[in-house]
Formats: sequence, C-alpha cells, structure tokens
Amino acid sequence: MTTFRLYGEPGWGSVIVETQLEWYGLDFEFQRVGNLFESAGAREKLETVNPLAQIPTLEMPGGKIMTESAAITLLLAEMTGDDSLVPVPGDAARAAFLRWLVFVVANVYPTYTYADDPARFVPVDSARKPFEDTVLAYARKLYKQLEDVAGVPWFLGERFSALDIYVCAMSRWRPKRPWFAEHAPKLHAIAEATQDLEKLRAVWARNTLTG
Ligand SMILES: N[C@@H](CCC(=O)N[C@@H](CS)C(=O)NCC(=O)O)C(=O)O
Repeated sequence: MTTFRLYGEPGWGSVIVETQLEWYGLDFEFQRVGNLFESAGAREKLETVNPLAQIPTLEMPGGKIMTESAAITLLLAEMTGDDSLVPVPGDAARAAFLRWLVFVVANVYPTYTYADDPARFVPVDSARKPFEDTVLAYARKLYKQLEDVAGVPWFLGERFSALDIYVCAMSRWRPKRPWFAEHAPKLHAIAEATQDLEKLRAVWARNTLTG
C-alpha cells in the first residue's frame, strides 16, 4: 500500500480523519466497513485490522495500522510538517489544544460508545433506556463545559484547528445541531463555519447525516 487506506462509514467517526487527509492533500482510499452495530460480519471483518472494531482505522502507507482519532490527528500533523490543524510545541495555543483534544476523545467520545448500543453494556433490558438517557445528559454537560471555554470564531479563538473538525463531526450525532444552536451557540457556529469551509465542503457533503 503506497497511500493511506481509511476504514470508515459516511458520517461516522472516520470523517474526523477523512477531513484531515483532504485538508493536507494526502492520497487515500476509503474502504467502507458497513454498519458495525447491525452487522456481526462487518465487526468481524474490521476486527482483523483493529481488534476494537472501531472507526476511524487508518492503514498507513507501508501497511502499519493506526487507530484512535487523536493519535492520528497528531501523527498526520507531524508527518506533513503542517501546523494548520495542530499547534506545534511552543505555540501559545498548544496547551489548550492538547487539553481539549484529549477531553473530547476521553470524555465526550465514550458517551457515543455507551449510548450507541446500550445493550452491549447493560444486560437488563428495562435499564437500557434510563442508561441511555443518563449518558446523553452527561454528554450535554460535557458539551456545556466545552461551550464555556470555546473561543470565537474557532474553538481556539482566531486559530482554526482539528478541534473545530471534531465539533463539526460530533455535533451531527447527538444531541444534534438544533440542541447546539440553543444551548451551545459558540460550538454551533464553529460547526456551521467548519462545514462551510471551501477546502472541506466536498468531504462533509459525502458524509451527510441528518441533524
Ligand atoms: N477513541 C476512538 C473512538 C472511535 C469510535 O468510537 N468510533 C465509533 C464510530 S463513530 C465506532 O467505531 N463505534 C463502534 C464501536 O464502538 O463498537 C477514536 O477517537 O478514534
């Protein structure tokens, strides 16, 4: 493999990496994995490259597998030597970038993991809906914390970064854009502006999700 191969599904977490590959102008092949929640076969197939069966999963030129969107975000910036999505060491925005990048993947992303298919984590059927509601309430709390620290026009203020891409992708999932418009207007504006960037418009368009 001489180019990247991104395992993903339109609109799912792979879009966080697909946007970055496009942004940097890197050649890649997109390999659809299928619905990981509805198809045991899709999970089994992906498990052969990523035992956690999650996307984004990225095969690097040369064949090594990378997972974890935050690690991929840092690595692509390093590989390209381009600091337009990731503030470099010494940049005044670096600490905030690292803090909130890890916050998003360590705290916010798991709320999707747990609520996407509560049956995986909650064996008692009647407890699943309350669990899902509790996880969603927790997600809203996390998003309000992000709203409190978000800058204008971008998460880090004047400077665009990969954090804006996360906000754009994730605000299409839950609790969805109308909630953000009402309760997290700065994050909502970041999401809309990121979706509208000339450089990324096509990639968002082929990753449509409602909301
Ligand atoms: N920590 C991972 C989370 C990735 C993730 O949860 N992706 C979702 C799709 S948006 C997924 O593959 N879910 C399937 C599963 O968790 O089984 C990352 O940041 O890349």
